Amino acid sequence: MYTESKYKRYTITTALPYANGPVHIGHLAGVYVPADIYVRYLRAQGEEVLFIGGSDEHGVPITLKARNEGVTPQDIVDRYHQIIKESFKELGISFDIYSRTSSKGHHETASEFFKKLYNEGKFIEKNSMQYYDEEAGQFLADRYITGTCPHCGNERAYGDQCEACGTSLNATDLINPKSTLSGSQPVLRETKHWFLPLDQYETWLRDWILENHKEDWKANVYGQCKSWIEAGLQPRAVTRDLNWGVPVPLDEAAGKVLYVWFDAPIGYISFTKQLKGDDWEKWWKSPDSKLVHFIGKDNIVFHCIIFPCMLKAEGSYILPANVPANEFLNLEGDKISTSRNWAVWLHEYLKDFPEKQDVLRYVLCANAPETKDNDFTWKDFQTKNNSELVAILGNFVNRTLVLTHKYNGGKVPAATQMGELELQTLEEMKGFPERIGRSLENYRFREALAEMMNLARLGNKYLTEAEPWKTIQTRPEYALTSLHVSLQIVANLAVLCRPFLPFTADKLSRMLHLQTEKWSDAGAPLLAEGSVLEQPELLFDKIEDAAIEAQVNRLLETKRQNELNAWKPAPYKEKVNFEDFQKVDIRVGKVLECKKVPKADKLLEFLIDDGERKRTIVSGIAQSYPEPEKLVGRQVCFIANFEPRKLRGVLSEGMILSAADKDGKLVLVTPGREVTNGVNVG
Ligand code: B3M
Ligand code: ZN
Repeated sequence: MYTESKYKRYTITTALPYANGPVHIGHLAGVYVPADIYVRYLRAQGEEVLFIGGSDEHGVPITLKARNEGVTPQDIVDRYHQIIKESFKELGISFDIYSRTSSKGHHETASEFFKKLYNEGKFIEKNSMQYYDEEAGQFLADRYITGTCPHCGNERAYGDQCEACGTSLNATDLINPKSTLSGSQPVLRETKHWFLPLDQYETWLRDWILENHKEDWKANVYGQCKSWIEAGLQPRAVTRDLNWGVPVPLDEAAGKVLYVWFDAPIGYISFTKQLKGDDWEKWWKSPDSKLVHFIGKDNIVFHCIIFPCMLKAEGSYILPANVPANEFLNLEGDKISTSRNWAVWLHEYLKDFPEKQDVLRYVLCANAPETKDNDFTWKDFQTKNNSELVAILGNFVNRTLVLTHKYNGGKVPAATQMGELELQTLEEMKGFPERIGRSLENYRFREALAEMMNLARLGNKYLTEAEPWKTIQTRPEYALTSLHVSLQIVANLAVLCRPFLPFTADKLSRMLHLQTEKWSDAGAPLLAEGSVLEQPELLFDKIEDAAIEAQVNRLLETKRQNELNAWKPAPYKEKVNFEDFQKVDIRVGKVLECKKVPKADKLLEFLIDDGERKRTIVSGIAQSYPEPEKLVGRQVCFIANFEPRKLRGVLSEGMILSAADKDGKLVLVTPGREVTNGVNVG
C-alpha cells in the first residue's frame, strides 16, 4: 500500500439493499461499484480482505410492498434477495458473502446484541405516545407514517427519516402526520419502547468524529455528522410495534421487533460469523482490522452516529475507520425513484447489454457522485463507451496485438532497438501504479479511473509516434521493439484496470497469457520476449444509436405513465349562477362534412346540420382525429351563440365541445343516443 497502513486486514461492508425491489444504477454508483473497486485493489495489493454484502429484509418498505401485492413479507424478500444477489454477481461485485437479515443466524446475533446492551442497562425504557392508526389497527412507525419534515419542509418525510435532508426523525416530530396504510389522521397511544440514548454519546462522538476524522473523512460525510452532533442528539427508539423483524428478546415485549436500523447494521457482523465461523472476531474486534462502510449519503447518520454508538455501548468492537459515502446519482436529470420506476435496473441492463458489465462499471465510476449529486444519461453512456473504452483503451490494445501477430507471429518481440522515446515511455509507465493506488486508497475512484485511462493514452501516444506500421518497412528491428514496449503497457493495463474492469482484465490476461495480477508487479515490463499471445479479440464494441434510443424511449414511456398516474382533475372554477349558465346556448348537431384546415395542423373544419341550417365550425382537435372524414354522420354538442370569428381564413360559427383526456387526447362530447339536430343541451 502507498499510504501508511497499520492494518493487517480489511473489513469492508456495503449498505444492505432493502429486498423490496431490484438494485439500480444509483445504488451501484453510490455504493457497490466503488466498494468493489476498493476491495479488488486491496486484494491486488495482497491484503487480507473480507467483503460483506447482504439483503436488508426487515423494515416497513417490505411489509408495505407485501401488503400492496397481497403476499407475505417473506415472499417479497425471497423474490428480491435472489434477483439482487444474482445481478450483483453478474456485474462482478465480488462479495465474500452476500447473505440476508431474515436468516436465523442474523436473528440470533441481533437478539444477543440487543440483550447484552439491555442487560448492561444501556437502553432507556420509556412509555411514550406513538402514532396509532385506528382504522388499520396498528402503530405507525417509519414508512407507515408520513408528514412534513420539521427541518426542511419536505412533505413526504417518513417516521424515521427525511430522505430530502437526511435528518433522522421520530414519528412524533412530523408535522401533519398521515398514515400510509389508511391515509387517516393517526391518534396518539401509549406504548413502551427501548431507546438508545445518543445524547449520552455526544462528547465521545465529538472527539471520535469531529476531532479525529476531520482530515480523513470526506467533507460531505464529516459535514453531515457535524450538523447532527451540533443540532443535539436525541434518544432513539430501537424497537417497534411491528410483527415483521427480529423479535425483541424480552418477555414483556411481545408483538415488538427491533427497529430495522438497529438490526440491519448488525447484519455485517452476523454475516461475518456465517462466513468465518469461530474466526470471525478478529474482523470486528481486533485493532489490526480496518473497518470501512460503503454507503449512500442517506445512510450517513446510521453508519456514523447510530451504529458506532451501538458498537461503543457494546464495548468490544472496533469502529469504522472511514465511511466514504457518495452523494446521489440522478437519471436523465431527474431523481432516481423506485416508486416511479425512474431507474435503470441492474438486472434489466444486464439483459439489454449482455457482456457489457464493464461498460456500466466504467461509466458509473467515471460519473460517480463522489462529492456532489451527478447525472447519468444514456447519451453519455454511449459516448464514454465509444469515445473512451473503444477509441482509447480498446483501440490501443487491438492495434498492438494485431500488429504483433502481423509482424511477429503473435510472439512478444525482442527489444533490440530501445531509443530515448522507448526509455522515456517505460519510465513514465512506472509512475502509474502508485498514482492510481494512492487515489484508490483515498477513495477517489473517478480520479483513479482517469489515471488508469491515461496509461492507455500514453500507449496510444507512443504507438502513434513510433509508427511500427511504417518503420516495419525500413527499420523492422525498431518496429518490433516498439511493439515490445506497447505490449508492456498493454500488460500493465491488464493489472491496473482489474479493480475497475475485471471482465476486461480477464480477457486481456487470457490473450497475453499474463501470469500476474499483483499490483506490485505493475510499473515494469511483464511480458518476456518470445512469449506467445492469443489471437486478439476486441475488448469493446461500439454502442449504436438504436440501442440508446430504445432505452431513452423506455424512460419517456415511463415518464408518460407517471404523468398519467399522477394526473388529478384541474381545480374547479368559481361558482356561476344559473342565469349566467342560461346565456350559453348549447345544441346538438350532425356532422355533414369534416376536413383538415390547410396549413393548420390542429384545426378541423366541420359543416354541421344545426337543425335549422348548415353552419361551419372550426375546432382544434385535428391531432386527436387524424381521419376527420370518419366523423361524418356523428352527432356533436356545440355552443351555438358565440360571435362568429375567422380562424385561418375560415369563418367559424360556434364551438364544438370536446373533453381533454389525461393523456392529452381531445374527445368529442356526443349525446348518449341519436337525438334531433338542434335540440338543447342543458
Ligand atoms: N437497507 C438501504 C437504504 O436505506 C438500507 C441500508 C441498510 S445498511 C445496514 O437505502
Ligand atoms: Zn427534511
